Amino acid sequence: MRKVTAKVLVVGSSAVGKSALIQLYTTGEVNFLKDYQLTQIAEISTKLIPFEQEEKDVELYLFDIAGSEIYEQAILKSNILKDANFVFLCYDMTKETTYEAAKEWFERVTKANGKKLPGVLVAMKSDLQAIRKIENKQGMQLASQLGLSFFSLSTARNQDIDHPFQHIAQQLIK
Ligand SMILES: Nc1nc2c(ncn2[C@@H]2O[C@H](COP(=O)(O)OP(=O)(O)OP(=O)(O)O)[C@@H](O)[C@H]2O)c(=O)[nH]1
Ligand SMILES: [Mg+2]
Repeated sequence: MRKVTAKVLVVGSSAVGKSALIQLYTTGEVNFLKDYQLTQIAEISTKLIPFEQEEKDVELYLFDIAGSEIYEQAILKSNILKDANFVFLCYDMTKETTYEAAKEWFERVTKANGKKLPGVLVAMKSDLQAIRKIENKQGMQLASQLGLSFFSLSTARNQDIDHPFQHIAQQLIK
């Protein structure tokens, strides 16, 4: 078995659900009952994805980057956004500001890496259809503008959460 690794930057506004998604994806469980806990600067989790036919393992290093503005300067001063292979850009489909902020996050990531990274644009909280503000069509438009692939998911309902990670892993076994 050969192992391929990649650094993936999971970015987007505070409270879009980045940490909850990573927790569910990497541990199979998520605690929605506890109070919302904002991430401080960054937390790193790993996920091993085996591709049996290709005889390869993909290991994703998921850098869960704090979305809160109070950490912005600390993040930019650190080297945490540098030397990344993929961007995992998130917005909350019920909050317009997070969709706008996704563009800013992409710019920050592009600047830190000196080039546009490949990756995914993810519309989070698809369970909240009743209060949706951003249509998937807008998400797809932004994704194509940024050169990313578009996905939509719900961590609360455990719906489609593997898809964007699987898409990134697929790029690594080509
Ligand atoms: N309805 C709904 N709520 C969600 C979903 N995913 C996360 N949440 C809630 O959104 C809030 C924020 O989730 P986090 O995962 O902590 O957000 P974050 O993006 O990591 O925020 P920062 O760490 O501050 O950048 C929490 O109260 C979660 O329970 C979802 O799929 N649906
Ligand atoms: Mg977080």
